[in-house]
Amino acid sequence: MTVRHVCPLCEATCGLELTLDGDRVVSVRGDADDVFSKGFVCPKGVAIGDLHHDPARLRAPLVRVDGELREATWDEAFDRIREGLRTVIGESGPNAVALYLGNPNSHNVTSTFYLPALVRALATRYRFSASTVDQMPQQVALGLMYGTELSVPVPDIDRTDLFVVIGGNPLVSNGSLMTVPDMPGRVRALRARGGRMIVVDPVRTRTAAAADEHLAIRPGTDVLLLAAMVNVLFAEGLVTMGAAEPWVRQEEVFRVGELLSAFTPEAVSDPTGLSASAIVTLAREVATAESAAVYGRMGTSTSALNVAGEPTSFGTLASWLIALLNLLTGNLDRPGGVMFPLPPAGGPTTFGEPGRGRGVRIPGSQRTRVRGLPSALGEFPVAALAEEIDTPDPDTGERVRALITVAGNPVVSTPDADRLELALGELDLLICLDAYVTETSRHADVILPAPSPLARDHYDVVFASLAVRNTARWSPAVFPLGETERDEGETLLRLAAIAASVVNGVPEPTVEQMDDLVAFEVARRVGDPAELLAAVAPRRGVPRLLDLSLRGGPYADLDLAALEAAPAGVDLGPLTARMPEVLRTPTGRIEVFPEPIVDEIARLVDALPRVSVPDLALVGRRQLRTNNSWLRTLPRLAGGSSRATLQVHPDDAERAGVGAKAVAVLTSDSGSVEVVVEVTDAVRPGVVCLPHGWSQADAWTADATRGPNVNVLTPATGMDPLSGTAVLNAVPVTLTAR
Ligand SMILES: Nc1nc2c(c(=O)[nH]1)N[C@H]1C(S)=C(S)[C@@H](COP(=O)(O)OP(=O)(O)OC[C@H]3O[C@@H](n4cnc5c(=O)[nH]c(N)nc54)[C@H](O)[C@@H]3O)O[C@H]1N2
Ligand SMILES: Nc1nc2c(c(=O)[nH]1)N[C@H]1C(S)=C(S)[C@@H](COP(=O)(O)OP(=O)(O)OC[C@H]3O[C@@H](n4cnc5c(=O)[nH]c(N)nc54)[C@H](O)[C@@H]3O)O[C@H]1N2
Ligand code: SF4
Ligand SMILES: [Mo]
Repeated sequence: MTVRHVCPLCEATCGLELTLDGDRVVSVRGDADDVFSKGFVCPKGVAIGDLHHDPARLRAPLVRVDGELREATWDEAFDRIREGLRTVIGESGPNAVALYLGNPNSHNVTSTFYLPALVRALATRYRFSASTVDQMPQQVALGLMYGTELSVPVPDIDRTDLFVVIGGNPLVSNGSLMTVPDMPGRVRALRARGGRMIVVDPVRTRTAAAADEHLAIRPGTDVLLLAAMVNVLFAEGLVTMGAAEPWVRQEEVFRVGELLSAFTPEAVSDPTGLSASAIVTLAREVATAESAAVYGRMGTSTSALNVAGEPTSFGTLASWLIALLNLLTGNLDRPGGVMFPLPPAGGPTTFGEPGRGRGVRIPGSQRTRVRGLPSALGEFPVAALAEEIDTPDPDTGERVRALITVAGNPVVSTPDADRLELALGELDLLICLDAYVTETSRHADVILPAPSPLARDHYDVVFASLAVRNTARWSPAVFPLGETERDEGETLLRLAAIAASVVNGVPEPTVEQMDDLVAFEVARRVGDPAELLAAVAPRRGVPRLLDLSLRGGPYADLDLAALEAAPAGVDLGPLTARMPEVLRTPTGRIEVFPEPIVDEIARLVDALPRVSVPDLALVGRRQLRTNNSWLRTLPRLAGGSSRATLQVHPDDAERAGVGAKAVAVLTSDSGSVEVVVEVTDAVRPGVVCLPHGWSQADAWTADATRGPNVNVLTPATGMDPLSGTAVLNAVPVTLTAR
C-alpha cells in the first residue's frame, strides 16, 4: 500500500510517497503527483521511515528517579511537573520559569496551533527560541518595514532573471525563509531560460559552485557590501521604485541615500575583500536586470563584523539593506522580483484590516535581568539564557529556576554551549518535550515524548507564508499513535492547563476545555466564531482548527474537505501582487527607513574605520544528511558525505602546521574543541568552516556520528542589538596542531 505525506523535516515541504507493509515503512520516494514538489526528495525525506522506526525515539515519558531517567506513566510525569511548577512558581513567581522553543515547532501544525496556549498560560517574560540563532534579524527588519513578523517577500524564483544569494546555501539547506521544493531543479530552470545566479559566500558551497558567479566575501562584511550597493544605486541614479512607489515617502528614500554616503565601493573594498568594480557591477546588475531577487540567509543574519577585534552583529541592518535593494530597484511585489505569498490558512499578513495594522515595535517592552537586553517580537536573546539561570540577583536571589524546552536542543544549537550545559545543572526543574534523549534533555527531570511525524496530521501553516508558490496540502497521520504515546497537542494543552492552574490558583481545566478555548480564539480571529464553529462541527483537534483557518482564510471555497478530496494537494498558482493590502504598518505605507535603523547606521559609520580582519574566522555549514542537531544518527543518514570536519585552506593549514585528517585544536574566546582537519581551497584563505549540530556527548550518538560542538566556540556577546540574534559566523579563532 502507498500513502502520501508531506515531509515536515525542512522548509522545502516535499510531498512523499510511502510504501507500507502493515505497520512498517518499506520505502519512501518523492511524490511525483505532488502539486508543489513534483517528485523531489532529499536523503532526509527518504529516511523518515528510519525516524519512525528508530528504537532510540522515545515512546513513553521519562522521569528522573534517584538521579536516573526512568520510564514512567503520563500521570506520573504530569504529577512531577505539577509539583515542580507549584514549588518554583509558588516561591519565585512565573518569571522564574523560562521557555525555549526549538526549530521543529515551525514544521509542526500541532505546535503552531497549541503552543500559544502554553506560552500564555505560563505568563513568563522569559521566552526564548531558536529564532535568535537564526532568522530574527530578517523578521525584525521586514516587520518594521511591512508590519508583521511574517511580512517576508520571497524570491519569485520561477520567474526571476537574476537570483542573488548572499550567505545562503539553498542547494544543501533546500531553502529557508523561502519554501522551495526542488531548489536544484529550479536553479537549472532559471539558467535554462537565460537567467543568472550570483552567490556571495566565503565558501565555495554547492550553491556557489552551481552559480554563474561567486564572490568570496570576507565573512561578516556583507553589511558593508550591501550598504555600498545601495550607495551605488543612488550615486548612479539607478533608484526606481516600481509598483511600490505610491506607498513610499520620497523624503525617507532621500535620507537613506544621504546617510549611506560614506559607504562607497572603495571604502568597503578592503574589509570585504571584493574589488570596488565588482561591487559596482553587482549593484548595476541588480538594478538593470529585467527582474531580480536579492536573498540573504544565515550568512547575513548570524554573522559578525569584527570591530576592533570584537565580533559584532549588524544582522538587522544587513537584512534591511537586502530588503532595500529589492525595493529601490523596483523588484518588490513584481513577478521575478520578491513577492508576498498568500497563505491559504491565513497568517499575520492576512489577519485584520487589509493594508494597515499595529506594526511591530522594536525594541520590545521587556528587558533581561542580568544584561538588560531588550526583547524583540516577544522574546529574549537565547544567548542570554545561561546567565539568567546561573547569575542570581545578589540581593533577592532572583533567577530562572525552571526551564521548559519544546522541540529544541539549546546545548548544541546556542552560543557558549558549555556554559549553558553547566547552567542546566543549576535548575530546580527541567522539562523537555522532545522525541529523543539529547544533549539537552538528558539533564531533564521529565522528558515528555513527542510522537513520530508519521503519527500526526500535517499541514504547513507557517511555511505557506514563505512559499514561492501558493499551494495547500493536507496529510493525515499515516500511523496511529503507539500504546504509550500521546498526541503532542494533548501534551501541550495538558501542560498549559497545569500552568494556568498553578499561575492563577484555579482548578485545572480539562484538555477538552482547553481545545474548545483554542478553537474559539482561532475562529474569532478570522470571522464570526459561532457561525464558523457550527460549520466545522463535529471536527475537533487540529482538523477543526485548520478547517476554521481555511474557511476564514483568503481563498473562497477552500476548506478541509476540499483538501481531503485532493491528496496530492491544491495548486493555487504563482505568487501574485499583494501591495498594498499586505501591509500592516500603522501608517498604511512601507516604512522605508524605520527609526531604529537610524541608530544602526550610525553604529556602522562609527565602526567602519575600526573594522578588523581576524587571522582566522570561523563560519558554519549545513550538510545534506543532518538536520541541525538531530537525524544524523539514523541508519540511512549516518556516515556518507556528512562529516564534521574543519575545512581549512591549504595556506592556513600550512601556517598552522596541520595536515589533512590531522586532529587539531580550534580555540576562540569562548572555548576550545578538537577538530579533524580537511584541507580544501573551497574556503577562502583566512576562513575555516565547521558544521553545527554535532557533539561529543554519548547521549544519543553512536561513535560515527560524534563531532565537535561548534557552539562551544561561539560567543554569547556581540548580538545584533535590535533582534538579539547571536553571532554564529565570522568568529575569530586560532588553529593549532595537537
Ligand atoms: N553555530 C551554529 N549554531 C546554530 C546554527 C548555525 O548555523 N550555526 N543554526 C541555528 C538554527 S538556523 C537553528 S533553527 C537552530 C536549531 O536549534 P534547536 O531548535 O534548538 O535544535 P534542533 O537541532 O533543531 O533540535 C530539535 C529538537 O527537537 C526534537 N524534535 C524533533 N521533532 C520534534 C517534534 O515534532 N516535537 C518535539 N517536541 N520535538 C521534536 C529533536 O529530537 C531535537 O532534539 O540551531 C541554530 N544553531
Ligand atoms: N540538510 C540540512 N538542511 C537544512 C538544515 C540542516 O541542518 N541540514 N537546517 C535548516 C535550517 S534550521 C535553516 S535556518 C536553513 C538555513 O539555510 P541556509 O542559510 O541556506 O544554510 P547555511 O548552510 O547555514 O548557509 C549559510 C551560508 O552562509 C555562508 N556564510 C557564513 N558566514 C557568512 C558571511 O559572513 N557572509 C556571507 N555572505 N556568507 C556567509 C556559509 O558559508 C553558508 O554557505 O537550512 C535548513 N535546511
Ligand atoms: S528537502 Fe526537506 S522537505 Fe524535502 S524531503 Fe528533504 S527534508 Fe524533506
Ligand atoms: Mo533554522
